Amino acid sequence: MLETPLSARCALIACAPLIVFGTLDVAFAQAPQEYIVQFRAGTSAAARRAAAAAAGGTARFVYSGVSAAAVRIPSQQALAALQRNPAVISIVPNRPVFAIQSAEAKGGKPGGGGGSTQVVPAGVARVGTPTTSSNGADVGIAIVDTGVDLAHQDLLGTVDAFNAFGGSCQDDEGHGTHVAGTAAAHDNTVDVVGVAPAAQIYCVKVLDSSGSGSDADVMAGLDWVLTNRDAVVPGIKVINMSLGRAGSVNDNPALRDLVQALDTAGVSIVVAAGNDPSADVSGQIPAAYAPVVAVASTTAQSGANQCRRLSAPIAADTASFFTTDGGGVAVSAPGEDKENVSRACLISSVGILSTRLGGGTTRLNGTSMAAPHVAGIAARYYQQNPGAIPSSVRSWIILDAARQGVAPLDSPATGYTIDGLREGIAQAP
Ligand SMILES: [Ca+2]
Ligand SMILES: [Ca+2]
Repeated sequence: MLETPLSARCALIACAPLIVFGTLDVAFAQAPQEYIVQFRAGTSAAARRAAAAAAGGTARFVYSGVSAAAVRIPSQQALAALQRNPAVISIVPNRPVFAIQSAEAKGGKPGGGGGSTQVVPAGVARVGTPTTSSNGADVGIAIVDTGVDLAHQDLLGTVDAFNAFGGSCQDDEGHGTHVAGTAAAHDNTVDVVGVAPAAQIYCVKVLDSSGSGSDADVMAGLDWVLTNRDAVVPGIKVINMSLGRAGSVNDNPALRDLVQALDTAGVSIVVAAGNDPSADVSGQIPAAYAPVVAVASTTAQSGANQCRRLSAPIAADTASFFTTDGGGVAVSAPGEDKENVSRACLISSVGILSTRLGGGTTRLNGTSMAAPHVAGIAARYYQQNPGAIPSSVRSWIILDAARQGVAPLDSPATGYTIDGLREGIAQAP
């Protein structure tokens, strides 16, 4: 694998542990199975719970924002009984969902102390270092992920909002903490600064200690945001989801409707496009949903080059070798600092520097790291345009991007693009 030439399809990709999306076995090999059950509009929560019980199932979540429930069903007979209920519109499997990241990490400074000098990460500098008048103040960002390290000195004040598995929202994996830091790490004297350091982070945990969850858990987190977005201060205007699964826009109508309801309610939803350069974003859920801002990954800086077959280093604003593209991608943003090329012509990624679970900082790469740059940008836009609605914010993000039609530049390993559109690099106001 180390002999993989630069011109090959995968270069380093084969070496990077990419997320493999799972599928649910619909057969009842193991009972009980969980399903997302969509009911007719107006079916009360009590009626949905009762319908599940009458069929022999158990409702784990009964949602407020959509007429649906996540129901554990013990047998094929119980499933059939629920399908016969005239109030039921659709029943789909509760599919597994995963954090999107390729765990290529280099450098950083792990440990409890952190640094005594604050670093502006290269990605934050590329999209626009915050200023005193453009920093996300009075805007809430919900980080829907593995949780957030509530004790991290650069994330203190994060609201412990919701955990789909019960208990505290404290991160137990690290992904959500890193994502939160890129969006909104404090502007102080330590560690890093996020794109919107004065924004209020709301921690919404829907992925467990292995970075895994399900549609039902994601829906529970989104339902919490929809219910509480205006009741909390500051209100939640932005959601970041650096997570997903393979699928299609019609494979879970209740999830799709919940995302649409959040958009209608005035909440912008930023989603990582995915870490498979051969995949089209139209096959990634929730990135494929029309209202969301799906974000692809680029390099923030030019890398080093020792490969004689490559005429120049891999420049800033080049498509990351791992990024997904497709017509649904709204914009690109840094998902890694840079890509270096060795004498053997192998690409190595230097990840985005952000906050680390347990304190200090670490580097991770992926579209998971690109998305929170855009979540921070959206927060800064809402700060300056409090009356904006998600569709106008999405349009502004697209129109404000730098180097439209030029960037992302082609990756020497995988090229770019699937849809022919080089959508540019997101820029903060
Ligand atoms: Ca800081
Ligand atoms: Ca594109």
